[in-house]
Amino acid sequence: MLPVFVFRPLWTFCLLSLASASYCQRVNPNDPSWRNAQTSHEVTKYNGTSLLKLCQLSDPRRISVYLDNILVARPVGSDNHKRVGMYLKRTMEELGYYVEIDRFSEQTIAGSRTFRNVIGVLDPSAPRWLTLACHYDSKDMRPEFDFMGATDSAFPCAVLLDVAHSLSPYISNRGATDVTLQLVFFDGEEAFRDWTQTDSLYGSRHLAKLWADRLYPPYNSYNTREIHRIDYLVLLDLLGAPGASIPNYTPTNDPLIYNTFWDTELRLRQLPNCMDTSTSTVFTGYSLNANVEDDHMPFHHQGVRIMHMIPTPFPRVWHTKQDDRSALEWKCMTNIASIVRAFTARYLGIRI
Ligand code: 1BN
Ligand code: ZN
Repeated sequence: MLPVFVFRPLWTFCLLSLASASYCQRVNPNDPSWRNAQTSHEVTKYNGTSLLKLCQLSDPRRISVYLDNILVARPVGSDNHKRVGMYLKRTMEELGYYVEIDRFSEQTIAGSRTFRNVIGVLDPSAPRWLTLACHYDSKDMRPEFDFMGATDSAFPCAVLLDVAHSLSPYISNRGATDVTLQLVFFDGEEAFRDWTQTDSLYGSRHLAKLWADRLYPPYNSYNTREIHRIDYLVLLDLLGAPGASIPNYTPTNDPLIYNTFWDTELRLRQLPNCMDTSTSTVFTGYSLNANVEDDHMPFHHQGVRIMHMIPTPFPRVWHTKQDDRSALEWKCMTNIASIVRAFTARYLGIRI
């Protein structure tokens, strides 16, 4: 199996004065202080003008095109599944992302299956990642593949591509040069039969272990690993249907990051012509002392800080064949895309 990431020590170019000024300001990843910056990182507090510009990057047609390409029944092992994986790879490459496929085969309750996590990163020489994630497989509910999984998780995947597309012209002009945007499309989230520890989360369990096992930078003596590069893992799931409310899942969520999402939504709602405010807020601000098992858990168990964006209650169409395009509502979709885009820009200190 190919390694997921090849370390490209671009910072070494600085010594030879070949790289741009922003790269030259970058921390040397062989100096372990890059990890200290993860806990002291401050998100940007934009004024209304910048937030409005971020909001105006919304384009419903763009999300619709992404959705058209993802919203097919795509259970693991199907032709559609492979096609959607390749589409995610191609789309990120066209946006200038370095894309790697973490491909592996595993014996499952339904027989041997091949899985492919699709991982894209912009500016791979940056030591730290803000990781946005979703799963792209759809649950195999047979009669002959009629489960589309619009909220679960075609729309969340479309949001990730939309954020990547809308921010790609601005990311090179960011304050936080040591942290970059990473998109992870997990495979095999769904159980083939009933959800158990072994029949579920195939892709995320594999990737968390791979990154926990691999030193970053290679041969370093501080024992820092690829998985430590993640500042936060933001996992989107079951989104796009009307009335979603996302509490703060206190056993797994990081309170700081939840509050930043909540604050971002409240600020966007105060702007003219930005959010559709006929619906109540997505982030409720309520704490819920419970977890939902999902792709973030293998990373949480490795100590990664988490933001789980999944509504409680689940959409009423959850795991029914009504979870198709008709389950999605435009105003909720654009609101969510605007919040995730503005949050990402704030975190990366994008100048706009
Ligand atoms: C989310 C979407 N999940 C499955 N499809 C995770 C889940 C696990 C939901 C256990 C409920 C119970
Ligand atoms: Zn599901």
